[in-house]
Amino acid sequence: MENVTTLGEFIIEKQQDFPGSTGEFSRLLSAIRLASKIVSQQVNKAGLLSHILGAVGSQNIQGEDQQKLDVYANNQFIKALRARKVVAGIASEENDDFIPINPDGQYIVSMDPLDGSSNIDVNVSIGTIFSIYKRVTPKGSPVSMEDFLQKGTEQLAAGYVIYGSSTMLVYTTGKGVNGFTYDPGLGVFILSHPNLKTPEKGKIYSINEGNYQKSPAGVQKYIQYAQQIDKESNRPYTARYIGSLVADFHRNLIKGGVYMYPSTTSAPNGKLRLLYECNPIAFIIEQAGGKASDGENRIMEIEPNDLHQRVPFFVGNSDMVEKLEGFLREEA
Ligand code: P6P
Repeated sequence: MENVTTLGEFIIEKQQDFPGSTGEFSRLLSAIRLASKIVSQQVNKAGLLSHILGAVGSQNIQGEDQQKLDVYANNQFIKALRARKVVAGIASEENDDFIPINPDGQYIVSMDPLDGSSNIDVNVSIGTIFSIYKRVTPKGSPVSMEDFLQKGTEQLAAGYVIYGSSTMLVYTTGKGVNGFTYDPGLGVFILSHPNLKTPEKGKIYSINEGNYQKSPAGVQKYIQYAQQIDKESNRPYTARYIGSLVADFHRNLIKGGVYMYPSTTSAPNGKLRLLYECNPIAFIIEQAGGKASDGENRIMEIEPNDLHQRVPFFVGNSDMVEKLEGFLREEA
């Protein structure tokens, strides 16, 4: 296979960018790589498992208890990260409190192990989202909340795995965004989208329009703007909304667009979580040339105050996000 770079080779190559590095960070990324492969295999059998081999709560063909896939994914990522001994603690969408792992570890991971899992039964793409920080408390001490409540600007790395028509792992360490497509036959992720940049102009807007009446006036104004006929500015835009953040974001990253989950009258702080959904996605879009805001502030500048804190989330092409921020300011 000429000119093929596997994720493993890429991780080692990039480690050389950090002279004197101990390889611990590379081992952390490799743990995520391993867990992604394991989860991908199970997700791709999901339909089979739930409809033929026993749904949740029953025994599967191996006689094992059939776990909900998001619990299964959570366990696989925790197991893989724990085995590498480089992680001090993990915060997960599946766990109310953070999980202390190894006091001698120097990294912490915040993750949504299987976002959009309600879409599994209808075969819609879902994803894992992760964010990696250096701990701020001394190595050797037990990990504490302040290690997790760091601003998004402190992220060392962030990424997502999308389990779709193919499984892809897309991540950044602050030196651009790279996408790897999984070849299940070979069991390797192959570099398929080097140095990913989101297109300058986008014409896709993604929002649950069922929330239109419950959304802020500035968001309503943006939706009307997107639907106006104006050839010069390439409008009307195209509405695309899958209801699975990783799938909606990944499509917009590649094709150009804006994803919106605003505050609504029923969800005053929005729905998406700052630590393990918005910050990692924000890191990626900024590295790919776009923008992520809560409608007013840069997502990665928000000072977290809770592991599961929700924020309004607008992410995508800079000019589309800025247009939306303008409407929100006008209508505030
Ligand atoms: P709604 C999935 O539950 C999720 O967290 C994201 O993946 C997705 O973008 C959003 O919620 C969908 O929410 O309210 O439109 O169904």
